[in-house]
Amino acid sequence: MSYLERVLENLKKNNPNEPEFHQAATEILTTLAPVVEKHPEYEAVALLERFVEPERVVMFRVPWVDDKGNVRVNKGYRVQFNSAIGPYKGGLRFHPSVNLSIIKFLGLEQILKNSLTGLPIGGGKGGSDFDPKGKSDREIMAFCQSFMTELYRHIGADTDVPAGDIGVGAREIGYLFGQYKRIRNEHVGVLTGRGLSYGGSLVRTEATGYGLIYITQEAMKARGDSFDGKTVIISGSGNVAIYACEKAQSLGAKVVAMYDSDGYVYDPSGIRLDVIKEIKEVKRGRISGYADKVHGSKYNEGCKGMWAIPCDVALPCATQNEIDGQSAALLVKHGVKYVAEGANMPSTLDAIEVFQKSGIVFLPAKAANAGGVATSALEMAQSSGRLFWSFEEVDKKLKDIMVNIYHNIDDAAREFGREGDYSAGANIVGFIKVAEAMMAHGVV
Ligand code: NDP
Ligand code: 2IT
Repeated sequence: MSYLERVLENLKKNNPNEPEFHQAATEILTTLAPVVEKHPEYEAVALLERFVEPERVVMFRVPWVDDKGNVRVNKGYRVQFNSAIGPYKGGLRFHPSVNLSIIKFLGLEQILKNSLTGLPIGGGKGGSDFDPKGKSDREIMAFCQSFMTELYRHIGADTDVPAGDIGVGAREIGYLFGQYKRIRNEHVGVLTGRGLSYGGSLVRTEATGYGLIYITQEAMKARGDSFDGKTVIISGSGNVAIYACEKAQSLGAKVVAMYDSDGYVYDPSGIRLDVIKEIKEVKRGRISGYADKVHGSKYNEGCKGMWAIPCDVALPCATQNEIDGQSAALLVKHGVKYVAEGANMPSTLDAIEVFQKSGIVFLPAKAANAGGVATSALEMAQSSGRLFWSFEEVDKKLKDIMVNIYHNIDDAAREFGREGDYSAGANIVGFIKVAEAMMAHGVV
């Protein structure tokens, strides 16, 4: 058994009942053989064993009072996975499905994603099984204040800087920041995705979606192709999906379908993003309302059917494992040419295999959605320097970062004999920097 196989076996044995964590680790470790072969010194210092073990896992109780006066209790998590190249950095997810396995898979992915940005940020992730759906603003505030009343002692502008993820957007970051500032009496860059009036950065709201389109655009450019006239389907209708749609449309693409967790809308004449924004960002409503407002569009219960819609570009931007092998096969059969992952781990291992074998362009999450965290790092830089950059300045830096990521993973895939395999390219480039830093730090 090779060193990598042994590490993976032990990881599965030592972390039972964590299927998402096993999946992310499998995807990563099965591509790192060329690096590990080149660096036999890694095994001698148990580098990979340390890489897959979080530096720290914090789990805590989050009690809060709902509008009826009932006391409610949720679980809170922060996994501080790896600080070799910078302070822990990564989002907070509030969703009923959240558990340790999901936070650990997200944290592991985040280490390599953050490394790929080229900026000095380590990897972490956190969240809660709290369900924000249907809660009043006061309930959201009460929950966020209680969550931060424990989290504050573990984070800091140079220690660990959380941000948003599913269920955590501008409103939640505001409440979390307010409580941190109140407890610590410090107005510092301890969270990113802050509002523009209190230390946030322009473009952070748009960054993940725009970045996803910038890297896909670069992959297209390398093939003499462009978004102009392309038919696109996008899963999700939250932060990442909305701004991916906005940028794709601005480049001449026609986005024909989007979904939320209940079902998808198909609009053959092109999704009207103003209607989606009104439903999702303003009213926090359901996407089914789109079909009532837009003539000629159709709402379908359930999400899976969306992947059967013929398209040139598919952008999964909702959640993990939303594309299985069967959906991947349908996409390929109907002519998809580019799949770029806005969500984290949206494709199952089977789905990835289908994409890789078909020869389409597959841009994996840790490269394709790195624009969000990269812009978070730009927000951190502005906070430290007490600066405020213009929209154009931040957008240009974001675009440069995404273009660089594309070329770095493309070059690495070629160099290690895996041309066009961007999963391998992304894992290898992300890992090399972290491994170098870990080697320099000794056994810690
Ligand atoms: P939001 O909460 O803004 O939106 C999430 C969207 O995904 C909603 O439309 C939601 O539908 C849908 N969704 C969630 N769970 C499911 C499910 N089980 N089945 C179908 N649809 C689902 O989150 P974001 O847009 O911020 O995040 C989306 C993805 O992008 C996540 O994987 C996240 O980790 C990743 N990501 C986010 C970044 C960011 O900067 N925000 C950066 C990089 C990656 P509903 O409203 O019905 O719940
Ligand atoms: O998955 C991710 O990269 C995010 N949710 C964004 C993290 C961040 O710190 O901006």
